[in-house]
Amino acid sequence: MKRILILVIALGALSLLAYGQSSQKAPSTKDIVKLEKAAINVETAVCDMCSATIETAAEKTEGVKSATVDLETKIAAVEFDPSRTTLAKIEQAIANVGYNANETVRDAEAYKKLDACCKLDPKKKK
Ligand SMILES: [Cu+2]
Repeated sequence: MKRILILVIALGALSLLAYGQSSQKAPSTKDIVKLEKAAINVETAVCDMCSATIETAAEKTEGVKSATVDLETKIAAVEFDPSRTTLAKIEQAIANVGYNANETVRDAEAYKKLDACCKLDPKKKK
């Protein structure tokens, strides 16, 4: 009885091991373009217009597949092809249209040109 139990446990461990290996197999042709996901802090975004401006700027950057701003969390979720662009380039594209992106500081001239509603910077109120 004890031997059967040991056998069952051994088999279970083996199948777990096999499962672990199969889930790590080489990428298929579908995954040739491996997109990377990143969350960019866009703390100075305040309204839907800000979101649209940021999303457009990010998506216009070569290699960026999508960009979605969440105003609640002030996070821009971006999906990009790391072989064609970098997170720094996307941050710069956002900064160029007037918004801070992570540690990249917004372009002052672009910020001045933003609509009044987009300048309700929560950091400035305090
Ligand atoms: Cu705005």
